[in-house]
Amino acid sequence: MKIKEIRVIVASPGRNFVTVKIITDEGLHGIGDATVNGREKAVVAYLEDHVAPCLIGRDPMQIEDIWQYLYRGAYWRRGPITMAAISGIDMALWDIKAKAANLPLYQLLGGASRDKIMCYAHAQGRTIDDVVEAVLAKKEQGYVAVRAQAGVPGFESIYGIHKKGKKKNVLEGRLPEEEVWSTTKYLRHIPKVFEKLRDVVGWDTHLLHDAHHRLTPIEAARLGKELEPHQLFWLEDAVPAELPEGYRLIRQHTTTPIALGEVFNTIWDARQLIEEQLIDYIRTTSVHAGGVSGLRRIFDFASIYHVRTACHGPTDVSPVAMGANLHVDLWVPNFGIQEFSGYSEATHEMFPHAWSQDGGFLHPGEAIGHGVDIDEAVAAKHPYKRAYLPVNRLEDGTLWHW
Ligand code: KDG
Ligand code: MG
Repeated sequence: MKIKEIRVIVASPGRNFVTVKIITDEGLHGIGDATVNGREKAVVAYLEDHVAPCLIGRDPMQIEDIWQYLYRGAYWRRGPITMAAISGIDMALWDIKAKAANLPLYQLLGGASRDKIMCYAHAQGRTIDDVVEAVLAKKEQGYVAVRAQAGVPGFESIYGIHKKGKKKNVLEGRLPEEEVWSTTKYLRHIPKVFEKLRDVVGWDTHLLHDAHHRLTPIEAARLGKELEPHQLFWLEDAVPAELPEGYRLIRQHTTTPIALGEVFNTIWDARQLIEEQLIDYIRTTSVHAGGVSGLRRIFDFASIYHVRTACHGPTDVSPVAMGANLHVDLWVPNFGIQEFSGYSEATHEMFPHAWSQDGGFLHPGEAIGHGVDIDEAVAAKHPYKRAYLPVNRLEDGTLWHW
């Protein structure tokens, strides 16, 4: 079998997705997600100009060699754009291999280790009462784990809470929106949110929270400590991990479990944090960390250190990467949880998929391959729209982490 054609499809069924389609001379095809939210076209150019020409005529069964060729062979390694391109190719090649073997992908990885995959939903609200209501609504839908994000009094929009009248944090066609942030006010408010949540929601629902990289280690340590009575499933992305040793300080002060890694691209980004057992959950996802091959490598390594998996799964991780994640989730021995924030109707229509949801649980399905395809006719109806994530400033104008 040989790779005959590689197509890169960019479409916006509510938000932009970059999808790689690899077609073989034997008529089998596979697809992969290569989306980097807000920087989509950079991956398109990388794939079309630099990757696809090298792969035409190659044997699609040589997944590992192609991965290494694109990683080591490029000399310029790592980084979100390179790794999203490799991820898209890798996912599509695993899809082809599993189709050729007439098996669902999880069977090639080693088979199912569980019957269903626990996922967590997103719940958010401007006021504490709104958050409580949103979490209860998710519980009602069958979720056993919910991420709760709350507005901070005095701020119109922060991560997870949109401006009144605006549905999403993604802006189409314009320049990035600017938001305002105060860690002091946030730290004073969040423990009250979880106190109320535990009072009303009780103890049989896992509660999670995402600090979205906005704190310093000592601030994160304080938040983790103050949240201890409410027994969170995790505190996510407390501090940017460019300085992994900063996480030692957090560990010294709190037993709140720590999750990190949605922006990581390789095992090397996660190595020290895992080896020193500074985190409890590794959040790498197939589209940003080297596809199925990348995830398998990171998750096996994490298993030695009691670190469990928690693939990133917001709306910008497409249903294709979600499918790949779910096959890995079904197999991986050290599974923790899967994030799932749902998709628009148009997105479901554009990506027919075998994976399914039953309340707070997901399953990749039994279709051969990874079980997700792209309907190119639907994609053509949703052209790319330039879009940005917001940026964030402190009250005095200093640029901060969004
Ligand atoms: O593109 C950025 C989003 O994927 C990110 O903001 C979502 O933090 C996120 C999460 O935990 O889902
Ligand atoms: Mg996050």
